[in-house]
Amino acid sequence: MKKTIGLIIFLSSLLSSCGGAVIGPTAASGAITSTTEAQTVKTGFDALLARITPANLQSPGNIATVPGVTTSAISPKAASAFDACTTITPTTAVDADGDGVAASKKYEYNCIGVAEPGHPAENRLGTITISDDDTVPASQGGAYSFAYDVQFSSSHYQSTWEGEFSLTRDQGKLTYGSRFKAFFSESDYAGTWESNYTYELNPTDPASPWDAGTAAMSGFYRLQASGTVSNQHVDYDYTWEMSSGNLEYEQTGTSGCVNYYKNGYIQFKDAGNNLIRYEFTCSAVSYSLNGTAIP
Ligand SMILES: [Ca+2]
Repeated sequence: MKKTIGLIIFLSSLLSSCGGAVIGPTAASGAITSTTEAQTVKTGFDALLARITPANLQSPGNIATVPGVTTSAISPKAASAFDACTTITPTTAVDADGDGVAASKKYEYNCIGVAEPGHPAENRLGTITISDDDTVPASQGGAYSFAYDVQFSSSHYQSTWEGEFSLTRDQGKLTYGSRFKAFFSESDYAGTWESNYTYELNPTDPASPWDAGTAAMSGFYRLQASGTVSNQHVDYDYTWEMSSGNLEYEQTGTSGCVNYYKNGYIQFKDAGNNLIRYEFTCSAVSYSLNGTAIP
């Protein structure tokens, strides 16, 4: 079961993403009934929030998570057993702003029964498309987007990823948007992760947007699972409304409160008005469920 847990965390962490079409929940649904359930879903929130930090968004390479996929303009293809069944367009990357991120890159998979060394044979079909706004380097808040329409399967599991995430820039303000849906199933477990949210950064210094500023998060995040995890039966389907208040970030500076949010909160509310809240004070974070502290 350790492998399943790892995949769950891996896939849920992907949902740090997406901005586009029709995928993604638009309302809260479901309601937890216990602190145990709150702690289960909080694991998914932890993975999400760890991923969409200003430090991670700075580099699109922190977002692309499919083995063998890279945003790099310098090494356009990571060696993989899937190379022979993968078409990358264009074959020679363009990088006008010199930030190392290819201006565009499309991976098309037509892979049946391919095995990396030490791994079972896998099927991989579909496309992943990456693009970089080559007018502003990533270090200064350049924009980028990822689009997924890809299916993975083997004799023991199947998974689909659909949707987009993007970072856009309007004057100094940066907006990260995520509309994404991932599904995973194996013999005794199935889960869905779905996102539809925006995450805005208003930098103190637009020339160094990742260093410090204010942030705001809003939207929806769905966690669904049924089956067996760590010998425990699970069966839930919740969509949480995400919001934040007074959020300030500082990655570099002299306040002594660097490396995380130094002020404010992020919270998740289900359709029963149960509230899981992350409260940030200097470099520390505390958690509560309906106003009562939880680990
Ligand atoms: Ca570039």
